[in-house]
Amino acid sequence: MKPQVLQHLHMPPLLATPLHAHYDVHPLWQEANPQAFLAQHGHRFSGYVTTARFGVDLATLDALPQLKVISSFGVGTDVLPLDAARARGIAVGYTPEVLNDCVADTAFALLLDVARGLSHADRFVRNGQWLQGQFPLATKVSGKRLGILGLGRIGQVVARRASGFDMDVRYHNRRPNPAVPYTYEPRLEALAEWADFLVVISAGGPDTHKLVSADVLRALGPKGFLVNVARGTVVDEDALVQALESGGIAGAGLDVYVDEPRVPTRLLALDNVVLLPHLASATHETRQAMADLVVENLDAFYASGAVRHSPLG
Ligand code: NAP
Ligand code: 8YV
Repeated sequence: MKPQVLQHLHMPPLLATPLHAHYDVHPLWQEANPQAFLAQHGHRFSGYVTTARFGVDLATLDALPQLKVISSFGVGTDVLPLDAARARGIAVGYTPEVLNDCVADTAFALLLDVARGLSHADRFVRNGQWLQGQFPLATKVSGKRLGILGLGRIGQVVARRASGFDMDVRYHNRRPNPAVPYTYEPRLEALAEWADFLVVISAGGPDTHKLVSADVLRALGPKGFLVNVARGTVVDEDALVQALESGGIAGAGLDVYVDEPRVPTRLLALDNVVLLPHLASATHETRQAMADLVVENLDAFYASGAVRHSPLG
């Protein structure tokens, strides 16, 4: 008999197809009343599949007394109940490394776009404004200073991309990484003050909540650009909107927001911000690799009692 696995929300065929081949999958997201379903059938399921955006809440965990493993599509752990899983002996799988390239590429795409005004220029051409005059001058990227908040797996790939643009790289983590050749900055504000571009790619969650504060944005200054591909919660979003409107910073490239998919409406009116719908890992190749890992984590757990990649260490 195949193990019974609960599926939190709609999954693309590249994940749904192999899951259904290996497991008896029940789509919780199709239940009209998920709470009532869980109360009646929750005891049947030993596995749970979710994503790094939606996670799983404690009430759901409580309704799954036989749960043994959670497999998450993505690397972020901010919405996963890691402490409760550890306490209850539930294994947790996630998908690190395979998305590093695409997330770093997206960070660089946002950086180039906002500095050179590419999305703005595209609107300028489409709206017929070129017929009335020249597009304004923009900001050079090559040779500039790049600050990285979160020099982890993805942050290090962002730093490597920057070497192709002859950029000087410094970073801020809680701790310096002795294995990297970049200068460590123990104060985020000092990093922002030094940087022309500040890329945010740290973990999300309570430890990094609003780490990029109004003071950090002030330090980045009217010529500085912010790129956020981490989590919306890492940036004080109200302060960011204010800084973009007032010229407190030059511009921003954003893939993530506090209340996705709702984007602050004041941002929609601004040309100095590029807005993406949380797509940094969304390529055929990377999403396939992530889907493969979600299934591999489950397969490994059901074969040996341990997932292949766990954020629990
Ligand atoms: P990682 O290897 O764990 O790197 C996280 C980095 O954040 C580390 O360098 C860590 O350094 C730093 N950090 C954590 N807490 C911090 C704090 N309080 N202050 C300063 N720095 C802190 O993770 P990753 O694989 O690179 O992924 C990073 C994040 O990117 C994920 O957690 C996820 O939220 C986000 N992400 C977004 C997308 C997207 O679609 N936009 C896709 C993938 C990932 P220390 O531990 O030394 O502090
Ligand atoms: C995805 C992500 O958007 O891995 C993460 O932490 O945020 C992204 O890769 C997500 O996992 C898919 O919904």
